Amino acid sequence: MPQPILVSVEAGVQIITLNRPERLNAFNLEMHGLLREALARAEDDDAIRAVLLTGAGRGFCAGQDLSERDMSGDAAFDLSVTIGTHYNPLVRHMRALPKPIVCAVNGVAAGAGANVALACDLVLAARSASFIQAFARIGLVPDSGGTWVLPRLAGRARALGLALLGDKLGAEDAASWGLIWKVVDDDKLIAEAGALARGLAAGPTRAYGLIKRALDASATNSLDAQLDLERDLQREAGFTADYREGVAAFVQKRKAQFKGK
Ligand code: LHQ
Repeated sequence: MPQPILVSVEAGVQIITLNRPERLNAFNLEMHGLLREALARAEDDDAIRAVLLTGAGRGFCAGQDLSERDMSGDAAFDLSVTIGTHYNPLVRHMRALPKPIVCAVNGVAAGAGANVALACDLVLAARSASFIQAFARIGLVPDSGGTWVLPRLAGRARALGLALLGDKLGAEDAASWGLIWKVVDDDKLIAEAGALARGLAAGPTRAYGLIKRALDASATNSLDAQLDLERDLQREAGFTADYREGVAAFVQKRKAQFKGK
């Protein structure tokens, strides 16, 4: 059986490819386990300074594998177990990872697949890709952070439209609604996302981690609290070797050689 997730490291970038193309890369238990291991390695390994997440085949990810559970009988399932054990830790880990995650959405991203994509830090989508909050279509509620991220990125009206109707949102609209960073021609997606991730992997990794923390905290902080947080994070950034190198390179009019330290 092919591995449901492919992981490799190139030029400081950990490339994670969801690899169940015949199921549009829907999540099963094995994928969750492997994804968890990959992210733990991304966090611990200093040689990894950025992550690139994408999907094999024509889809990015169709969310939870709906064929994994036998629902032919009357048995009721407590879905909070799956959410609490797999999806919530995954999204929490992605957001807290002190390294940038680039997502190359190569095709349809549905259900939890859409919201895992939106949990990444820089989301690029192929022009033919789409995002579907498919949950209500099967009688469920958006999960994997969808109800948090959608109103913040797109506003309540659009978030509710997406969540209640479960309609397909094309990549161009996703970009113009502010859900993602940019749209790229299909045949250029992987090259462009890879170049972006490699650029980030050669950047000031510690500062990137602090920037993620600051922006996530801003969602609930007052301006006062956020100003204090910026002060504290800037203090931390100011002690890094990369800050010294950044200033030295500026003064010497050369390209900075950041080491991620
Ligand atoms: C699939 C799936 C899939 C299995 C396509 N599973 N096979 C959390 C916790 C616990 C429980 C439940 O959920 C959650 C979170 C969630 O993610 S809920 C939302 C789950 N996802 C969906 O409801 C999306 C289901 N998929 C679709 O609506 C369509 O496949 C989309 C719109 C994504 C793509 O449509 P098409 O391009 O027309 O492709 P297709 O439907 O023909 O799919 C291709 C194959 O992939 C097909 O298999 P087959 O053997 O017929 O070729 C599908 O059955 C399979 N597939 N999604 N989630």
